[in-house]
Amino acid sequence: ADFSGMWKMKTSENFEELLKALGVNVFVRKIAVAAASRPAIEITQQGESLSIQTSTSIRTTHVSFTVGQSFIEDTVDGRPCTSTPRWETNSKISCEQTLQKGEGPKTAWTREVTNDGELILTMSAGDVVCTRVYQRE
Ligand code: R12
Repeated sequence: ADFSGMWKMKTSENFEELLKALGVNVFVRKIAVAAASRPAIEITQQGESLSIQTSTSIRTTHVSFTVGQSFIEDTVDGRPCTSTPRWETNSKISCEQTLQKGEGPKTAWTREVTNDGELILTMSAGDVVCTRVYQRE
């Protein structure tokens, strides 16, 4: 599947609940939720290798990885973790995260390009799943 492009968010569900499950305090949470409501996502892809830049007014993250190879990133609340991305289908990447130190709920994300050309991101913490849908700009 082709994940590359500039993406803008169409819908988001449960983002604040996700941060709450991660123990983010209400003050930071409200600021993060507001900032994350207008993200700019830029993805470049070459074969199995993806580069994803996620920009908001308060934080920009950049990850590069090859599906099938573990890499280091930060959880959405900013804690370093080891991530292991794999193909769940040929259009969906599923990635489990393991915190480098400390304790917390089990986290993971998936990214999928649908037949109608949307990008669906899920982020989970324990039982809480946040779903965000993007369209190409
Ligand atoms: C915390 C600090 C910050 C944030 C949190 C805890 C903010 C996180 C943001 C995440 C955005 C994610 C997006 C994901 C996507 C935009 C703004 C939560 C700055 O302690 O759509 O792919 C310091």
